[in-house]
Amino acid sequence: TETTQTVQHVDALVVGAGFGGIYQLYALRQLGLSVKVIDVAADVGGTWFWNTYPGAMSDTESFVYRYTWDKEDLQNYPWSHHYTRQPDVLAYLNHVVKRHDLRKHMDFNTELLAAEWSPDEKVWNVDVSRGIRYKARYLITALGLLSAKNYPDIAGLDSFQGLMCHTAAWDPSIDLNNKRVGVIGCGSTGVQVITEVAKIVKQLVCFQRHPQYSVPSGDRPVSPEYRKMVNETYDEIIAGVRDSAFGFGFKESNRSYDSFSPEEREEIFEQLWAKGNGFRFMGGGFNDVTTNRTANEAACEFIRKKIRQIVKDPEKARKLQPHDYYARRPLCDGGYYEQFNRDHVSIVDLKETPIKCITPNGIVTSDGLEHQLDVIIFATGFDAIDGNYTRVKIRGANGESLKDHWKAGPTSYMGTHIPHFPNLFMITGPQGPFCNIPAAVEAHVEFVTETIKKAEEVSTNDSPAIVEATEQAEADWGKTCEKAVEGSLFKETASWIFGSNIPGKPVALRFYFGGLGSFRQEVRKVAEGGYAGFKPFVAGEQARL
Ligand code: NA7
Repeated sequence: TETTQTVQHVDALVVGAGFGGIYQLYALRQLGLSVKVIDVAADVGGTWFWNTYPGAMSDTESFVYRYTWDKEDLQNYPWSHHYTRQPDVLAYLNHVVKRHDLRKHMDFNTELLAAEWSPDEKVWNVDVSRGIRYKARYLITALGLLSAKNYPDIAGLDSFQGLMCHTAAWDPSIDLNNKRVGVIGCGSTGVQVITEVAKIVKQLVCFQRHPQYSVPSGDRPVSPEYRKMVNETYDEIIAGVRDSAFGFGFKESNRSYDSFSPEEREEIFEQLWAKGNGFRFMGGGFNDVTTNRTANEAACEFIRKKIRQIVKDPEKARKLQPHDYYARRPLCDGGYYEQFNRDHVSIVDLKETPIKCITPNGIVTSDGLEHQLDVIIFATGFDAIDGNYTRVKIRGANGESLKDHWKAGPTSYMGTHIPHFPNLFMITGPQGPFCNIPAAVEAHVEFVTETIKKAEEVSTNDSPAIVEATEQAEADWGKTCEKAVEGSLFKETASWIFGSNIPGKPVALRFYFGGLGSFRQEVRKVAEGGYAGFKPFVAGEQARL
């Protein structure tokens, strides 16, 4: 029970058994440390454990949506399509865990409740559910970017007599066949779920607040020739990913929109549309779609034109066309707009007719209409990034909680470290790179592992190494992040990236927008430059690093 507490000692406690936690566990075991991974979920997978909603798929192409550190596995593990669907990502992560015999270091159904740094003992005291207190020299949080769910606060929500489900807590027993289904939200998730379920439901009502720009994913089966080509060039592919901004495995453009003729521009957009992938559409044709207003509007108008061409009903097409900047996380789909040509699929523009309340029978909009529903799907997103952290009590060396430290918005040094939180390492923490997540995870895990290795080398029994970023380094990294996003239209567009999707959440820059390649260079500079921005790992020992 929760009242009897057993104490367990480990060198490192890793929280989260998704992409980040699995690799971090592997890497720390390679150093010979004792490691425990805990996860509140019943099994491995992180994001891919929870997000089992119909249509869930990674929209990074399969060949780069995986680890690069196991070269043999990279050559041999099969993938059938250019994109990997949720069950296959989950199967892949399970495979990696099995292949490297990692499961024995993992505890599931185990929730992080509170973590407090003890300056006297120089350990993190970490209380988890199931009545265990871990004493760990290193605490590594691999909580993911998107795990704390956002449920909108709608009057009458609890009165609904049908089924309700958030996409990130999907109940696989829900049968949507022939049902009247409402979907609230049309971000990445909403677009995927709508595209998938439109085919099987009796009626689908999509409640849309901000329409988004989505392009085709270009998914198709992988041919043996393609796989052979990828296998033969994997080293270059990986080098290219690590050196790129987005890490999506396509060649990013280094030419501006203005450097092409109008005909060329149209042709480029057509090619991008035909090839597919949201990030490629954003960064594969021109290098200034998110900074040059003219280029941005051209991309917007191109997609709007496609929507008008695809969607036959002009009223639905009108509602589906966005008019703000193309500067949210870019989306792609497997035929999203096409679904609205089905008579049973409708769209409610919540800016025209906001949701008034939920009743036992469905959703009532401000025009008095009651949309009668059997199931309501919340594709309403997440309290992203810091939301994963501030819901648990994490207390640093000066007694300050992380929540307090981040009152004005989350900050860090390199996305991994926070001053006054010694020996705490975040994987994809705030102000880490905005890019393909496994690639960001690898950059962070490698940095964390290298740092811990150095710390172990200078540790002695009398004075274990303490890795702690300085306040100055945190402030400087904040400025670096601000500079990297200067002139970007992302800054002018409301989304979870800045925290503006959650009422009351501080609006702040939550990513480093300088690109993965530059981020990796920054990391190298720190690691090879004697850990500038950190206090000496052991008093007076900085020179030895
Ligand atoms: P997102 O991208 O945050 O999308 C959430 C959607 O839900 C978005 O369309 C929101 O509209 C909508 N929303 C949120 N609250 C409400 C309320 N109260 N009423 C109506 N509509 C609402 O989350 P996703 O899960 O789609 O994607 C998150 C990331 O997961 C994605 O970027 C991938 O990396 C994977 P809004 O635009 O705020 O008007």
